[in-house]
Amino acid sequence: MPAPNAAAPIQTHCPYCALQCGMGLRPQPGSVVEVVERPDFPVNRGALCGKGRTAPAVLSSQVRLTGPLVRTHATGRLEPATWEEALARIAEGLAGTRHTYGPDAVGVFGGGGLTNEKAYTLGKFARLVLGTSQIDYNGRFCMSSAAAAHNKAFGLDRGLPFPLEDIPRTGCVVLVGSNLAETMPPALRYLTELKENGGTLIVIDPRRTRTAEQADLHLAPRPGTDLALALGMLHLVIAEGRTDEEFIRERTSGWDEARATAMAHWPEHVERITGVPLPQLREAVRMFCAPEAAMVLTARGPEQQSKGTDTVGAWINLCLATGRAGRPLSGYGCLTGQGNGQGGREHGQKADQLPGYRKLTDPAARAHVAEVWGVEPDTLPGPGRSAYELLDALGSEVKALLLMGSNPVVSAPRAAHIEERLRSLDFLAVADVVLSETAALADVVLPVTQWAEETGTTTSLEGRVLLRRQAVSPPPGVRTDLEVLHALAGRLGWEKGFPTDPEEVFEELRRASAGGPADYSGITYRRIVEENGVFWPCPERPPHPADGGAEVCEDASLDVPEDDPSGDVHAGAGLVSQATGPHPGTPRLFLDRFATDDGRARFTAVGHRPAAEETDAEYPVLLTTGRVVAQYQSGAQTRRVAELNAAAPGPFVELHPRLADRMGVAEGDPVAVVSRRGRAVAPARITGTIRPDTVFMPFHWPGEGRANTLTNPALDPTSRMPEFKVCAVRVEPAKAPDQDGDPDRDQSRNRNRG
Ligand SMILES: Nc1nc2c(c(=O)[nH]1)N[C@H]1C(S)=C(S)[C@@H](COP(=O)(O)OP(=O)(O)OC[C@H]3O[C@@H](n4cnc5c(=O)[nH]c(N)nc54)[C@H](O)[C@@H]3O)O[C@H]1N2
Ligand SMILES: Nc1nc2c(c(=O)[nH]1)N[C@H]1C(S)=C(S)[C@@H](COP(=O)(O)OP(=O)(O)OC[C@H]3O[C@@H](n4cnc5c(=O)[nH]c(N)nc54)[C@H](O)[C@@H]3O)O[C@H]1N2
Ligand code: SF4
Ligand SMILES: [Mo]
Repeated sequence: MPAPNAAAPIQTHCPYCALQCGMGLRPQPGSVVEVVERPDFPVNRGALCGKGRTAPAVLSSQVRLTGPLVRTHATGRLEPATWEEALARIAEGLAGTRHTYGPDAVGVFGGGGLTNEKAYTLGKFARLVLGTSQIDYNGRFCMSSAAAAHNKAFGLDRGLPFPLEDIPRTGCVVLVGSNLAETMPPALRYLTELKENGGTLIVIDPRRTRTAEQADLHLAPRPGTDLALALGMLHLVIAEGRTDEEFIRERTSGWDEARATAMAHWPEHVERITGVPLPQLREAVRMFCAPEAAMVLTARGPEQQSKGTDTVGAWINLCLATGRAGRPLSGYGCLTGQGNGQGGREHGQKADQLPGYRKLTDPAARAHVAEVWGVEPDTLPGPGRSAYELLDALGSEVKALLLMGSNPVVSAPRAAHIEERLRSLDFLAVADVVLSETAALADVVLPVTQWAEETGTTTSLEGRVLLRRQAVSPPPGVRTDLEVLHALAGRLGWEKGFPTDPEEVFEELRRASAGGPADYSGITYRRIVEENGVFWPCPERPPHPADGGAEVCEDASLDVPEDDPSGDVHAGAGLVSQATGPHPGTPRLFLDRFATDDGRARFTAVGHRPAAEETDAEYPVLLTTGRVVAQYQSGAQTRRVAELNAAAPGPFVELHPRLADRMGVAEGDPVAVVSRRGRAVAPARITGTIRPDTVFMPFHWPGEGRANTLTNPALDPTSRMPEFKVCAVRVEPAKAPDQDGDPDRDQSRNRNRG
């Protein structure tokens, strides 16, 4: 007999990373939901990692915010308040600052985890209601270097120009600085299938990660030297006559300069810079060039560097020189990170951008968006500061901040300084689902709904627009981000223009994006559901032969029979005629032409340069940072889930046995890592899988083990991405906690760490 709750689950997606795994949610009594598999969604076919599986734990009122908090003058502490009081205080804080210091003294900080509707509304709120140019978001810390390189080379930035389902069918994948096995576990299947099909996998990572263990070839360069590595490979490609001259001639520009810079990077020199032995470099070139098709995929390893844009450019050069771009089963792609890392960078919460991935400095773009918003183009402010520069300006030029969807106290580089900047603000308002370390500093904290309690779209790392659907009612004291922005806009004189219904916002976003690079105008909630997601660009008009480059995805929901001369697309249950029906969406980009003015991909002439900070006698070791499978980002959400904490209870310093020996440190001993920014302490995790000249720390925790106390905010000149992946440190044994004279306390702390 079926259980009473055996109703069909609500089909939705995970709240966390950019893979946006499909999952079913089955409501249970008491606003709780059970996660069930959703095998029909092609990307993960039912598989979930532990974070996705346990996501409902954060819905519990035990760990989340259930009512607004306002810092009282009397106690100086955050105390429960009504929504009326909280909203009035924010309106007063933002309007007062604007009145005294001007609109650019008010800042807004968003997040790549926000749905498209929220990101769009936040950008509109900043530019119209606050009139400020000072808005940016945490995606600047994530994929901005790859985005900049994409735009330069291809004239368009979509993380992956092809669906994941293409990966198993190519000949070789070079995975640069991605630890997919821990950061997107269900996606590992694509690499396993690649190998089963006879393809090869090269992983480039200073650590032999779980992902690197799957590789046919693992190169372990010194952190911060990927640019030299890519140039060395291109040098060998040229020297060994492996370039694709026809492709270079027909479909690219700028080769002569790029060729010359690569030729200046001798492989022997590259070996010295990177520490990767020359025979391995040669083997990598052979593996990459042998098959007919190949791909390069980068993630945060090579991107989170002060030369991330050039580094990605160098990998793109390698693809272009060998004809491995803009062709079936070949190309360069970036694995976007956050749940809406892709959509979050398209609809206007970025400092230089308007919806549809339009440029804020482009008069035509301003005119188009201003018309949708019903304002004069002149009223739209210009570009503002990038994320780190905005945070760094808090308390000086920027006096008040509204923050939604980020926890910079843990995740920003040089975090102690940023924490101090946040404290120096005249006014800070934070909307969050939990009392994050950043929310704890706020003057007003607003409790907002979470993924299972609201509806909205996200755009996955494939560029596939997806619908997350509400499955349960939120607790009574909690509102959606859209309701928050609507209420604040109303109080600041904008009764209209900030709807609370996500579909109404999406309909406006469609119009605002129409004709822009990221064109969503042909996408509707209904199509997303019927077609298991729609790939942008998807203009609202019948497709035309000139749409070349758009090829239809071959998953179950978007199936084009190869011999079907009508070109009909089987979309979901219905049959949509390509000749007359809606645009099918664009799973594969650039097959006929690149999105540049002349249709050619552009080489960039880049040369190696060292990291912003190199080792010296005082700071002789390199620190790199990243993730572990069981925690997500600043940990604000996942540190509140018992099962995940049991699996990953606290920070650690990963170091090589030789370095540990030299320091006289044993497994689990507290180790101090000291950089020019500060000092962090965490237990040693000794392993031969890391380079002896490098230590690694995950960045998910606040407090004394906070990795970002150490990191270097040196910015990439183009993308303004900070150098999270390399800085110089000194490592030394720290005083053991039990020498503090309070063994009980320390033991209980150790127990908490599992
Ligand atoms: N479990 C978990 N999954 C996540 C997230 C999370 O926080 N936790 N966050 C999501 C988000 S927003 C993102 S951006 C993605 C990130 O996904 P990834 O990029 O896969 O994650 P990271 O661990 O930051 O970095 C990947 C690898 O880069 C290596 N690396 C360090 N320095 C260098 C270098 O100089 N060169 C090269 N080639 N490699 C280097 C590190 O050793 C690490 O193994 O993950 C998403 N998924
Ligand atoms: N050292 C080091 N630092 C890094 C990185 C690294 O590799 N090394 N990686 C960087 C990268 S790639 C990223 S993406 C950043 C991420 O770092 P953060 O920007 O801090 O990201 P999260 O921890 O996901 O923070 C999201 C916050 O918003 C809340 N939240 C979640 N959903 C919503 C919502 O819908 N509305 C609202 N209002 N709030 C919500 C969460 O509870 C959480 O407090 O960290 C960067 N920092
Ligand atoms: S891989 Fe990413 S999207 Fe999939 S379940 Fe895990 S966190 Fe969620
Ligand atoms: Mo990210």
